[in-house]
Order: sequence, then C-alpha cells, then structure tokens
Amino acid sequence: MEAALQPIADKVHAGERLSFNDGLTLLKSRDIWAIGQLADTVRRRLHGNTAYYNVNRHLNYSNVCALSCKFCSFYRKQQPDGTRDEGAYEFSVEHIAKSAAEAAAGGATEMHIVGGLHPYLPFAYYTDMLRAIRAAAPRLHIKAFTAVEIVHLARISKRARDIAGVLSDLKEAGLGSLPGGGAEVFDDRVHDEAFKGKIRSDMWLLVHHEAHKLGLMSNATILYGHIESPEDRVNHFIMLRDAQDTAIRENHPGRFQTVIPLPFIPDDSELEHLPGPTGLDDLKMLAVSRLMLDNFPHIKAFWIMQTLELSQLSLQFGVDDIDGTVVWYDITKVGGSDTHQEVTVSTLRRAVREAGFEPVERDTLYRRVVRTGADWHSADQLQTVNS
Ligand code: V47
Repeated sequence: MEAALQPIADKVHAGERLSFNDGLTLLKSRDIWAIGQLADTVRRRLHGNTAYYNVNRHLNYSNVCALSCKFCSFYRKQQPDGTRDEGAYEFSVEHIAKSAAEAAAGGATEMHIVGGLHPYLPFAYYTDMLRAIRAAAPRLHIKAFTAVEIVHLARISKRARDIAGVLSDLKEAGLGSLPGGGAEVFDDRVHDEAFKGKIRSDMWLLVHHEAHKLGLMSNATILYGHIESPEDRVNHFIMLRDAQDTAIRENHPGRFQTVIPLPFIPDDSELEHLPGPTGLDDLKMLAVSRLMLDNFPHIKAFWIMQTLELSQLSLQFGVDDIDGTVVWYDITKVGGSDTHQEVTVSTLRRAVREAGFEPVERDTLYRRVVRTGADWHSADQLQTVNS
C-alpha cells in the first residue's frame, strides 16, 4: 500500500470518518487496489455478500428544456411561436400511463421518470401524469423529478418559495421518492461554466431536505470527469454527507438512500472536445464515494453510463447496487444511437454471481422482492445505516 494511504486505512479499519484531505489523498493516489480493498471492507461491513438490482423502467417524458447545459446532449429547444428543434418531443399523459401499465405487467416494481424543464407544460400535466400512473399501475413505485424539475414546478405553479407545498401536492398525486439527478458538481465556478441557469447546490440540497422532512426517500448523484477538480469532487461528497447528517440528527422520516457517481459522456455535447473519465477514474470514484459517504447506505453503479462490464467489476470496489433492467434511456447513449437499452434479469444476476456476490432483487426502498409467478411482494427492509 502507498505510504500516504496507511493513515486512511487505519481510520477505515477503526470505523472513523474520513476528512477532506483524506478524500483528496484517495483521489490523487494511483494505488487503485488498496483503495478498492478499503472500499470493499466498508461495503462488506454494510452489505456482506449481497448485491442489489431492481426491475425498473426509465421514462424521459420530454427533451424540451429551458436550460442549455454544456454537458447535455439530450435537450431540444422550443420557441414561444411553437417552432422547435428537430427531435423535440413530449409524451402525452395517456402514453405515459400505458407505458406504466406495460412496465407493471412486465414485472417492474419502479418507474424512474425525469425530463427537461419544459417551458410550456402546465403544473397539471405533472400531477395528472402521477395520478394516471397510479390508476394504471397502482403498485408501481414512482421515483420522479430531479430537484431541478421540482424547483421548475414550484415556479410554474406560482409557488417559487413553497418547495414543501409543491412536493406535498406531488406526493399526494402519487410521487414515491426523488431520484438523484441534477446535482452535477456542487461548485459555483463549475456551475457557471458548464450548467449556468440551473439551480445551485443550496437549492438542490433544500429540495432534498424538504423531501426528507415529508418522508420521501431520495438519491444523490455527482457528475464527474468534465471540468471539475479533485477538490470539487471531495467537497461535493462532504456537502452530501453533511446533508445526510442533518436528516439523521433531525430525525427526518426520509433520507438519502444511494449515491450514483455518473461519468461524464462527452458525445454530442458542447463539451465533446473533453475526453471524459477513464475506467480507472470510474472505479476510483465509486470506491471513494463508498469511503467518504459513510452515512449513505448504498453506492450504485449505473450500468447505462458505467457499462455493465465495469459495473460488474465495481462490485469489488465498494458498489452494492447495479440499478436495474432500465429498457429505454434517452439522456445518454454509449456506443450507438438507439434509446432501447435493456438488460435482462438473468444477465444482471449472472454478472453479480460471476463477481462473487449474491444477487438480491430489491424494491425502491431496498426491501427484498419475493416473486411467485407473475406476482411479487416486498419483504422487510433489508438495510439501513444510522436509522
Ligand atoms: O442529472 C446528463 C446526467 C443525470 C450527461 O436516482 C449525464 O437512482 C453523463 O440522475 N454524461 C440523470 N451524465 C441520471 C440520474 C440517475 C441515473 C440513474 C439512477 C438514478 C437514481 C439517477 O444524468 C443528470 C445529469 O447529471 N447527465 N448528461 C452526460 N453527457
């Protein structure tokens, strides 16, 4: 082991919290095996030999967006006179309800729904969407709308300062939890250069704080490998860790469940000239997430972006969750332009088993899913940290 990592290893073995400087030392180290082993120690302490996946569907209801983030290749523009970029779309509520019914019939337990900040859809579109899914597929958990969309919905419902009010309307209509998107990197310089116009870290964290107070679980992401520095990454981890400390200290009924480190994919974006992260950087980020975020129960590798091959390997680098079957995903595409991106349950399970872990199907709240024929139910909650 590199000498600089020894004091960090001592802390990890003693169950002590790592500092900002520890995080930076880990990110700057080239001793990937030592970092992986430390992350694996923590991962096994929390989850033993278990690796989670879920049977889910992603749905991106519209790519029309008021923002123009440089890292994003998904957004299309629509002008006030109705003219729009080629490929701009929005799904009707009927189409979304039909997709939900099909997802439930196909065994999905969760639908993950996000989209652009559509400048012309009314607030009722979002509550109607949730109610229609509820009616069409009552057991499907709806994980929807990033913090960025929630702030947009607060604006269009003319309650810009009432995030809690908007969240409770959405919850009442059927919202089950918040996904982790839109966090990018919590730093003003990076914000102004790469995703100006988007909410800043304070608003992103406020939305999750209000969601937790209302009893909604949520996730968090970090988008890395573009113009951020190692210091920015560590700072992001510490801000998330502090936010989770608050939820625990104040005994909120909701918490952060999972962090999903997302590798920047340059293709077709305004930052296409950047190389994007390498496989080693991916593994290191996943492992360092596990080590820094000691109060987050789960670390997820999103195979759509990390690839299934690297996600499989990452199970030995601190990851305990490899997302799900996905099926359709429009925001990023690796190796081709088709948005049909699906793995079967047997492929996921085989990948997990080959890596030496026991695959466990979970629902959105990390309860074990027990299947009998086409039917399923959730067993008791499997794992909580500091609950
Ligand atoms: O917020 C956009 C990112 C996110 C690119 O909560 C890009 O379980 C890489 O948040 N390269 C959406 N990333 C995805 C997301 C997510 C995914 C899986 C699971 C969960 C969860 C959440 O995708 C956006 C943005 O940060 N993104 N463009 C890109 N070129």
